[in-house]
Amino acid sequence: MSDDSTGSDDTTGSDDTGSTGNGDTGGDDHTAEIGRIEDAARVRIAAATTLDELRAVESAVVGRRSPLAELRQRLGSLEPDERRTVGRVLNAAMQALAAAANERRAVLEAAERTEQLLAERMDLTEVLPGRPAGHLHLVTQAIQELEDVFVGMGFTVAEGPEVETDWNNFGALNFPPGHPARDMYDTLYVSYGEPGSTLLRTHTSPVQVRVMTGSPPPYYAVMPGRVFRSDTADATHMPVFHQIEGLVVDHDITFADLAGTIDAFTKAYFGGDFASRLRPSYFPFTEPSAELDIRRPDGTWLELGGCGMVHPNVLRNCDLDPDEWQGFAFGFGIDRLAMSRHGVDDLRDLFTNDIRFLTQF
Ligand code: 2NL
Repeated sequence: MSDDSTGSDDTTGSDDTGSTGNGDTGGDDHTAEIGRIEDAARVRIAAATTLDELRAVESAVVGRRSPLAELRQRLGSLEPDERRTVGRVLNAAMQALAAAANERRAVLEAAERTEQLLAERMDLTEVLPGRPAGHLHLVTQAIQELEDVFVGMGFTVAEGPEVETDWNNFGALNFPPGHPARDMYDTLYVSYGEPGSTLLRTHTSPVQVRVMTGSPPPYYAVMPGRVFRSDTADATHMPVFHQIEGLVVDHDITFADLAGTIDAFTKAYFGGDFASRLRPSYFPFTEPSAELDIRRPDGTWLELGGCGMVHPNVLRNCDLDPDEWQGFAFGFGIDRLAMSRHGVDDLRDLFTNDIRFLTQF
């Protein structure tokens, strides 16, 4: 409390008014006193270095038991004129001090926040000792490497939705309704529209249908992506896996262009000591069709996928005239490719996301 100072000043003030009867003189005294108190308070506010300190100072200089508040309580004993004058000065001083405290608080809050941010800062780009840096998943790496090779050969990359129509996934690709070839695909249907009309794409071929119906030929495009089949997971099957398909449609495209493209890809992606071979096969959307294998340097063969000349019905379904345009298509599994490349023997390891597995690649 400030009884010592205000008490004596108050006494002086009372004496002044009492002795002279002149309210102005007492008002001047009080005004000067308020000025002194305000100046001292400003110094204390400016000297506060923490928010806690500022809170204490604020309570001491403008709080209910502050010298100015106590002075206000004694206003009642002054002459009405003097009371008005001193009251105005007093209120102005209180307001000015409250404003000064608010300004100081803003400065201290900003400083404390900066300090906190600096203290809690984490450099997420830093590789901590003993911890691995993050990297792309094995399958993503394979997709990007495949895209690089095909882009280098003049292909573009096309993408499409994972939820497809029955027409884009089967109908346009020369699978008539009820055709037994549909049974080769354990299709997952989506409850949307007519039953059986909407599905999770079983291959990336619907993207090729979208390419062929989206703009006029020629097309030189590859379509990587996620595909779905109702399969129980084991070492060689997953209900979700990845494919890349390629499509070429132009004038005068022959089976020799297909074989040459596959062999050029094999050597560019795997290396000059790998070779490719085509074996007769069947797909509804190609005629003739072939299985596609690659020979590793140790002489062993890896079944990669399939390919063939685009079936005339598929071209017609996409409003292309088979007498004017010919093409070939191919498709293979990306997961199997990544597994063979890195010596992974269980497909499930690619999708379990066990950090001990993933950090090896
Ligand atoms: C495989 C075999 C293949 C195609 C995919 C295709 C697409 C259209 C027209 C003609 Cl729109 N063909 N794609 C052709 C032959 C084989 O994939 O084993 N994939 C994993």
